[in-house]
Amino acid sequence: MHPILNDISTNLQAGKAKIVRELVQQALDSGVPVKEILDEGLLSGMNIVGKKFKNNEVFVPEVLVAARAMNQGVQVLKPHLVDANVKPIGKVCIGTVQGDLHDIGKNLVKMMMEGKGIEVVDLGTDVQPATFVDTAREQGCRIICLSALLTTTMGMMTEVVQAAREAGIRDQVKIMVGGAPVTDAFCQQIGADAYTPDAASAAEKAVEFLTGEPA
Ligand code: B1M
Repeated sequence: MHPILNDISTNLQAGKAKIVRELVQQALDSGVPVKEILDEGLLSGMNIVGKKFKNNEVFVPEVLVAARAMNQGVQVLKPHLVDANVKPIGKVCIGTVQGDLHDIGKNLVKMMMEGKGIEVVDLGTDVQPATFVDTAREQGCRIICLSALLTTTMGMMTEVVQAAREAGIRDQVKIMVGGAPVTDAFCQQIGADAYTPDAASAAEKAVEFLTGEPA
C-alpha cells in the first residue's frame, strides 16, 4: 500500500480537512489509482472512526469533523470519478430516509451514478416517503434510490415502497435500497427492486434498470 494512503486515513480520523484535500491531490498527482485513494485512504479512515465511535472512544463532534474531512477528500476525487462526456441515460432521485442524517454514502452513490450519465435529483437527508414519491412523479424519475445507516430508520424504506403503491406509481418506478444495515433479504422482504452493497454496484444496477442492459 502507498504510504500516502495511511497519511490520508490518519488525517481524516483527526478531522484535518485541509490536509486531507492536499494529500488526496498529492496521491492523484503521484498516480495512485482513484479507487485505492477512496477505499484504502478515505473509507478506511472513516471505518476506524466508526469503530471508535461504537466503542465510545470518540464522540459526535469528532465524527462530524472526520465526516467533513471525508467530504472534502471526495470533492477532490469527484472529477476523476465522473466522466464529463458520458451521455445522459435517464433520471433518478436519491435521498437518505426520514429520521436519518447520514449522507456520505448517499453522496458517493450520487457521484457514481452521475459518472455513468444518470441525472440525479438529490433530495438530501431526512426525506419523507411522500417527497420521494412526489418527486418521482413530478420529475419523471424512473428509479427511487434510498439510503439508510441506522437500524432504527431502515424501516422507513418500507414506507416509501408503500407510498409508491398508494400513489399508483409502483409499476412505473424501480426502488433501490442500500446502506450499512440494509441487506438483500431486507430488500426482498419489503418489496423493493434491488439492494446493492456499495456505490459502484448501485450505479451499475441503475444503468441496467434504465437501459435494460448490463453496465
Ligand atoms: Co452515525 N452511526 N450516528 N453519525 N455514523 C453509524 C451509522 C453507526 C454504525 C456508528 C456505530 O455505532 N458504530 C451507528 C448506527 C448503529 C445502528 O443503527 N446499527 C450510528 C449512530 C448510532 C448515530 C447516532 C444515533 C449517534 C448519536 O447521536 N447517539 C446519530 C444519528 C443521527 C441521525 O441520523 N438521526 C449519528 C450521527 C452521525 C454524525 C452526524 C455524527 C455522522 C454523519 C455525518 C454525515 O453523514 N454527514 C455519523 C457518521 C459519520 C457515522 C459513521 C462513523 C460513518 C458513516 C459513513 O459515512 N460511512 C458510522 C459508522 C460506520 O459506518 N463505520 C455511523 C462511510 C460511507 C461511505 O459508508 O454510508 O455505509 P455508508 O455507504 C456505503 C454503503 O453503505 C453504500 O455505499 C457506500 C459505499 O460505497 N450505500 C448504498 C449507502 N447508501 C446506499 C444506497 C444504495 C446503494 C448503496 O442504493 C440506493
